[in-house]
Amino acid sequence: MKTMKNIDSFTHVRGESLFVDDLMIRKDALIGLCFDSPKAHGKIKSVDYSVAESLEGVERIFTYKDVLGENQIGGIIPDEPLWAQNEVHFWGQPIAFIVAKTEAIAKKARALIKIEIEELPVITTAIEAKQKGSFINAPRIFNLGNTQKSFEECEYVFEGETFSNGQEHLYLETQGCYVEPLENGNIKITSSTQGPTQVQKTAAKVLGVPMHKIEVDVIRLGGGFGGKEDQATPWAVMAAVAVQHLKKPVKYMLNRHDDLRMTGKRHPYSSFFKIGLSKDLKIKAFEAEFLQNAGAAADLSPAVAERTLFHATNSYFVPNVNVSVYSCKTNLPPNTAFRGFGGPQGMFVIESAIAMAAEKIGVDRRKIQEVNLLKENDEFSYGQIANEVQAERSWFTAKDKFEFEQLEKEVQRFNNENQLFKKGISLMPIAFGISFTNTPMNHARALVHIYQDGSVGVSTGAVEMGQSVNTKMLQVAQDVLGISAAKVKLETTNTTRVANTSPSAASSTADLNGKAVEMACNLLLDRLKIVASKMLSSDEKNINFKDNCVFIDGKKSDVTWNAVIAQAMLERVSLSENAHYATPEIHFDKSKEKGHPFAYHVYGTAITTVTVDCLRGIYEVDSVKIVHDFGKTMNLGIDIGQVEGALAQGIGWMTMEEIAYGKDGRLLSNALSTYKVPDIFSAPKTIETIPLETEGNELAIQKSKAVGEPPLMYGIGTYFAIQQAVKAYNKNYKPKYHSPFTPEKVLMALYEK
Ligand code: LUZ
Ligand code: MOS
Repeated sequence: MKTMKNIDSFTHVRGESLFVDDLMIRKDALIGLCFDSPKAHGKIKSVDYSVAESLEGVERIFTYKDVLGENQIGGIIPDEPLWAQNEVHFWGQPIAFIVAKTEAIAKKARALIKIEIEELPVITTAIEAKQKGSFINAPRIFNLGNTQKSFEECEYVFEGETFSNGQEHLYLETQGCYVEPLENGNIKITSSTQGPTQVQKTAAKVLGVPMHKIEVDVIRLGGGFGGKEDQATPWAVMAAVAVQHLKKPVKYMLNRHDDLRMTGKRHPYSSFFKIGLSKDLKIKAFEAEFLQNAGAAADLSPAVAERTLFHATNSYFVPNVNVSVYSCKTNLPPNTAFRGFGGPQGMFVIESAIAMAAEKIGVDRRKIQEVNLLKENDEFSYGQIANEVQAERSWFTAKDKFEFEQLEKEVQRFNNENQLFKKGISLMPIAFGISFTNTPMNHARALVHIYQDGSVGVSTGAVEMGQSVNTKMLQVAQDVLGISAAKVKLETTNTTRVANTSPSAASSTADLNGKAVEMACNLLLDRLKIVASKMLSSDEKNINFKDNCVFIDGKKSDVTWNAVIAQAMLERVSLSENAHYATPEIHFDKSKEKGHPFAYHVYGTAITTVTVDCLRGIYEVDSVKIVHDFGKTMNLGIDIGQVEGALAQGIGWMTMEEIAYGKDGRLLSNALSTYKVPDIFSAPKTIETIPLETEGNELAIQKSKAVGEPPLMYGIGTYFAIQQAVKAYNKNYKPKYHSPFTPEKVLMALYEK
């Protein structure tokens, strides 16, 4: 299996890698700062900017009145103003944009703005929103078979409810941008965004100019995790409006407090389920109603909701399914994409349903999991037929390779011998669909230049955010062209070089953009083979490029890559190529809620062991042992890094990261002192990942399957391992399925009567 270091690792560790905030800015550059709503819901009676505006060093304060195009940034549904006009709908909603000489002056000015708001009732939970009929759009329903009929025939039927909380993205680099005026009213935006085209399109719409007047450039991101798929846009657009008026550059980097307060997060979900099983523990029917807390505007919520339905049965086959999702409109910042994109929320519910069924029937949870794993040709509720299924293989390989029986015995032995510490163990299988669920988004382009000295520049629509997509793109170019890594450079992501891109999201970036790089390089290669065949008087069919040289019939010739490029220049052969890739085979009919939306699925199984300190309620994750389906990985080191990072994030979501809003809609967990994320001490003591040897999939880049999101859901296993440990200590504990399972909640559970 191949591996190669992230091409940025050298500059990263030396602190030399460039991010937006490191850019040299023009001498006349100004600093922007957002003035946002200090109330979660209300009518704006008046805003007085006069004192703030007259402050020395304040250039100007922009509001909705300065929008020359449309004051609208909603992507899926046009329901979100850039700047509030008459009403505010969440605490932190942008109202105005201060532009000043320094950040200190801008902050001072912000404190001098006086606003009067007539408060309106605030909704913070999805349940309350549903009761009041407050929705973003119509609910969606997926149906397979007939659940009602099936429940009548079931031996066991259980109903329950779950809650999973939101999650802060906590990208190390906060949101930000630097915007410069060019000539003729053209504007260049450097943004920390996963979606350069989204920024370009929205800026053009708000400024009232054609898209070609806006160039968006992305160097790299200090993390995105979905938080910059849609929500990098407003800041860039605000600064662009200012630049349009002032004709001077404007930079805006959010500080952590502002970023936490003003941006949306993972969607909290309240869900209700009903599960029916036969005597032999087959899940015959499953129903769920998902209430998604969407926040005050649609943002990506409808797409996130959809993915919840796609993953409502995780890696299990259920013949009768009826699942529905409501995007509930509340007065929180619009919640948004977050690694997994509604999938984790869906999977948590069926895992909870299985846990409840196991508890009530009195069997191990894993017995139910095991007999219901997907098999080849099983049908998902949305009509896709499962193929190249690795659910059972990853499950049994994990049990076998990690000696599950032994691990389980050790847990029992430990629990028998210890009073104040208890261990728990769980298995967590995953199946995650790869492709944007919105079929039209599954495309990408690459622009490859071979320069006359033989060096190569690759531009794609992929945004590097630490996931090492640039390294994978480089590997593709290098492999196809047969040249050394040093000859290939990955350019920044720029809308002028690669247009109309989908955001770097859905774990699909390497697949989509990699396929485009592969196509462009193959087109170049075909041309170069003709040049080389003439140089060597050989048939082009016998020509190959490898190790910076031309090979004939597998034998190295003395003609180098550089010599072929020089000759191609003399012959006026084009050394540039632009290729477009669109995922074949996928389709989905929303009117029927049936189709084949995913190129393929990624499978895997995690075994998690935890130890709970039953005096204090704190716990440690002893180990997570994973068998993961990478396909034929093109870079094992990077892929394992993705597994470990996603796992830590999943564990954080399930156990310790607790977003809290007051009843008034104010974010209470507004700093890292009150919002706990996994650190090195709370990370699993060991993580072991074994690659499952699979054929890979033709639609995956070099048969190397997408890896960004799927492993996050292994973290769900930690929740149930802790639950088992708590049960071992307290026989009276009545499991609830409310995450995160914080030490505080664990303590209460340990002493529940
Ligand atoms: N973003 C998106 C995503 O726009 N559509 C998706 O299906 C998706 N899936 C996962 C993560 N981001
Ligand atoms: Mo995403 S949740 O931006 O892949």
